[in-house]
Amino acid sequence: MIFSKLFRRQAEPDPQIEAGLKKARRGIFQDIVALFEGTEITEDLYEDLEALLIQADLGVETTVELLENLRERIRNEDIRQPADAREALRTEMIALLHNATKNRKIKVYQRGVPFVTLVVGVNGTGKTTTIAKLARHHQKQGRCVMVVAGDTFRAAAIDQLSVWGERLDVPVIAHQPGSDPGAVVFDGMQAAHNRNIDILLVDTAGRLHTKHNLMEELKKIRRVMQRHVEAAPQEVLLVIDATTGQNGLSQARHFSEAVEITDIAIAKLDGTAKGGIAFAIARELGTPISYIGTGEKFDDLAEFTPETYVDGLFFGDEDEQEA
Ligand SMILES: Nc1nc2c(ncn2[C@@H]2O[C@H](COP(=O)(O)OP(=O)(O)OP(=O)(O)O)[C@@H](O)[C@H]2O)c(=O)[nH]1
Ligand SMILES: [Mg+2]
Repeated sequence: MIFSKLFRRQAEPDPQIEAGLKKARRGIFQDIVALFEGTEITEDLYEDLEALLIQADLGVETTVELLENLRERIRNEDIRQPADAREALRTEMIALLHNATKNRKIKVYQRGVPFVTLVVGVNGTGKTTTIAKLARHHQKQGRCVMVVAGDTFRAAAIDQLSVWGERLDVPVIAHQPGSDPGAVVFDGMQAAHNRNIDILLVDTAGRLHTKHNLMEELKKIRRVMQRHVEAAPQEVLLVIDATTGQNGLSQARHFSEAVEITDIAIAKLDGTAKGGIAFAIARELGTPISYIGTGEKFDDLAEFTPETYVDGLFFGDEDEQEA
C-alpha cells in the first residue's frame, strides 16, 4: 500500500483502536483506499465508494449523506486529485462522528458521591465484559471501583461477574439468582456509600426493548439509585455488538426510545470487518459513542474519539513499519 504513506494522521495514534480496527482496515476500507489510486475523480469512483460504504455497515442513509457532503467539499475546494478526495472523505467521516460526540457531557467524578454507571443492552452484546473493562479503566485512573451483579436472571451471570471481580480485585455485590435486581442495586448503592466508592458499575440482564416488564425493571432500578444519589445513574451505557451491524442499530434506536441512554459502547469491533456501524449510530442516534471494545480481555477497551477512530480505519502500525 504505497498510498498509505501519504496519509496524515489526524490525532496521536491509539494502538488499541488501530489493533481493534485491523479487520475493517484490511477488509472494506482497504478496498475504499484502492478506489482513490486512479488519476481522476470519476462518477464510477463515487458509485463504487457508495457500494463499499454501505457494505461497511454505514447504512444507506448515512452513506448518501456522507457522499453528498463529500461531493460538496470536493466542489467547494476545487479538489482534482483522487488522493486529496480521499483526505476530504476522511474529514467528512470525522465530522459525521463529531455530530454525536459533541453531545457528550463532561463526566464529573466527585469524592464521596458514587458515580453510577448503569450498563444496558440486548442479550449477549458484551455488557458484562464491558463492565470488567470499565472497572479496569477506572482503576487505572486511581478510582475506587465496585460492581453490582444486577443481572440476577442467570446464576452464570453472577459467577461471570464474580470471576472478573476476583481478577481485578474489585468487590462485587451479588444476591441469589432469581432475586429482585432492585434489591441488589439498593445494597450496592448503600455499600458504595459506606465504603466511599468512586465508581459503581451496575450490570443488568440482556433484554429486548419489546419486553415491557424488563424495560419497567430498568426504570425501577433507576428509582432505587436516585433514592441514594439524586443524580444517579450519571451514566447509562448502551452496549452494542458491532458484529450485528444494522440490526444492532435498530435495536439501539428502540432501546433509546424506552430508556434514557447517555453513552454508547460499541463492543466486538475486533470481530468484524465492518467498522461503519459507528457512523450510522452517530448520525441516527446522536448519542455519544464513548468507548469501543476491541477484544475479550479487560484491557481491550478504548476511549472513542472521531479522529483516532477514522485514523484507525485507514492507518495502522503495519503502515508505520513500511513508512
Ligand atoms: N472479540 C470480542 N469479544 C467480546 C467483546 N466483548 C465481549 N465479547 C465476548 O462476547 C461474549 C458475550 O459477552 P458478555 O459480556 O457476556 O455479554 P452480555 O451482554 O453480558 O451477555 P448477556 O448477559 O447474556 O446478555 C463473550 O464471549 C465475550 O467474551 C469484544 O470487544 N471483542
Ligand atoms: Mg451479561
